[in-house]
Parts: sequence; C-alpha cells; structure tokens
Amino acid sequence: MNRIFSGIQPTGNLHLGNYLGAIRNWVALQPEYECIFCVVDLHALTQSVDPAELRATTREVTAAYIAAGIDPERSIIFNQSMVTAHSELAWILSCLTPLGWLNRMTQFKEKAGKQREMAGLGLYAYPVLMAADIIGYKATHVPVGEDQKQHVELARDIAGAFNRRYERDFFPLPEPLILGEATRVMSLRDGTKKMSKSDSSDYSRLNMTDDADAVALKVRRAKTDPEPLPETLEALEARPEADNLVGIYAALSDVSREQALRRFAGKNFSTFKEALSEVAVSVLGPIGKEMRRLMADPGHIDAVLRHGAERAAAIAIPILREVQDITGLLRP
Ligand code: AQP
Repeated sequence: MNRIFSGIQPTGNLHLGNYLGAIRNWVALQPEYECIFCVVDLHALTQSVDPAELRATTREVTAAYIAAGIDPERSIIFNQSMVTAHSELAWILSCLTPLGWLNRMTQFKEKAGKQREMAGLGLYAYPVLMAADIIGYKATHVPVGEDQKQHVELARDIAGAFNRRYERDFFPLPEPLILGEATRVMSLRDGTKKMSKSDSSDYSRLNMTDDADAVALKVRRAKTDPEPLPETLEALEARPEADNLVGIYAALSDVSREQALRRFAGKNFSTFKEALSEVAVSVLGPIGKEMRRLMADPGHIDAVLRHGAERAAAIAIPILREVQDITGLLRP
C-alpha cells in the first residue's frame, strides 16, 4: 500500500489555508493510503517560540487533526520530537545535500528576508529535516499546499542522491499531492501574499477556531474591488483578491471554481460575501467546536500522541537502522 506522510508546524494560529491546502485532503486520503500525520514541533523551533506556547500549540494542532476527521486509530498522529529517528536521519541526509540545492529554496529567502545573515541554521536546513521526516518512513506521497511543493521535490532529490551514492533503490522517490480548488489560499487583506500563521494581521486569515461572528467580520472586511464578479475564469484570474475568495468558496462548497463563478457572476461582493461567510461557518464552526472540546482534555490528546509515537517509531527505527548499516555506521 502507498504510504503518506505530512505535517504541520505548531506555530501560531491554524488557518483556512492549512485546512484546505492540507488537513481536509488528508482526511479524504485516509481510506486509500496508510497515513502518518505529524505535528512537526522540531520545525517550530526554527522560529523563536515560547516553550509553554509550543506545548499548547502542539496539542492544538493535534486537536485540529482529530476534529477535522483524522482517525487516530486508523492513521498515525504523533509529534515529531518523540521519534528521534527524524533528527538522526536528517544529519545523514544533510551530509549528502549540496548547499546549492538549499540556496534555491524560496521559503528560506522569504522567511529570512533582509535578515539573512542573522537567520538560524535550522531555518536554512529545515528542508533537509523535512526530507528526513518523509523518506524516513519510505513515504510515497506527500499531500501539501502549493507552497510546500518545492520542499517535497527537494526530498525527492535527496532520496535520489542517497540511492545513487549507495547504489541501491532504498528510498522511494516521494511525490507531492496538491489537491483541491484552494491549493494556495491567499491573505484576505492582500491577494498577492499567502494566508499564513505568522502574518501579524488577524484580519488576513480565517482561523480554524474562529466563531461565526469573527468569520463574518473578517469576510466582510476582506479586500475586494468595486466591480461585480466577472463572467469568466479568465477575467477572474486578473483580479487576485476576487479570485482567492471564489477559490475559497469553491473549495468549501465542494464545487469547481467555474461552478462557483456561475453562481455569482454579475452579482456584487456583498451578496457573494454573505454566501461565503455562511459556507465558511458551516465548515469551520463544527471543527472549531470539536477542537475546543478536545483541548479541554489535554490528557487525552497526550495519550493519542504517545500511542502515535510508538507506532511511528516502529516504522522509522528499523528504516534508520538499515540506513546506518548501509552508510557504514557501526552498531556493535
Ligand atoms: N495559504 C495556504 N494555502 C494552502 N495551503 C497552505 N499551507 C500553509 N499555508 C497555506 C499548507 O499547510 C501545511 C502546513 O504548513 P506548515 O505549518 O508546515 O507551514 P507553512 O507552509 O509555512 O504554513 P503557514 O501556515 O504559512 O505557517 P508560517 O506562517 O509559520 O510559515 C502545508 O501542507 C502547507 O502547504
């Protein structure tokens, strides 16, 4: 059976982009794949994060997975730092990864910005740890949003580099799965920037825990232009904010962009935004409510993570041992 690995960093507020670009697709893929869903807490350390907040957000992301429909009995849910094979494999892979490959990563350039010389080594090397996360389970498919495609392709290149260096077909080459009508959800305030946990403006995103009032307010304030919605997809694509909102509506309503546009072509934004708020509340409302219920019982969440970590380690450790043998690391 094909195996999926994917994860989310427990940093800041989980948002609609994380849901539509990742979690929702994971839920749908469960029947077809053996699934491993990780809360990638080691990646969160690439940003300066308060320890108590990191613990709380790790539980919150776990609650989001379960509330959205990941079944912790069927799929494996765990936090990355509980399985040390990730960091051990990351070191071995980093010794095979040319700096030139990492220099091409656009996310590092965006996140480091003008402070490049001050950026941490972890932020730079993070795609290698991500490669270890994926290939350390011999995962074949990685469902992610569009923004992570480059990192999955790097994981594929690193898996290939290992296979070539040691002259065997050891790691499968993982493929990104980028699914749905909202693979890159943009900020509600700026159609050229992606919706992000770390955006300082709360109005830029719909959080997975937003209540109906917050959703309605943020959708009402979402940036648009004065023209009514256009008739064609081509005309829509020339208007980034409108295009983003129609994509979100389509994904939340399980219809194509074209079908969504047909419903609202020629109508003004106030009508469209009302419909968008309604569908967003109907999808996010129950998930947020269930997340709050789960988070009220951290003991249960921790038990899910512990059980998941045992199952994850049972897959990752034998693979790491084989890697150690292949690379000549003596295990006396
Ligand atoms: N705006 C988005 N549209 C679609 N998918 C998205 N994802 C993130 N933002 C969008 C997908 O969510 C998964 C988890 O991402 P991550 O936690 O590893 O970090 P990220 O990609 O850097 O996402 P954020 O939310 O923007 O976090 P910060 O602000 O910390 O950088 C991935 O599958 C990602 O593609």
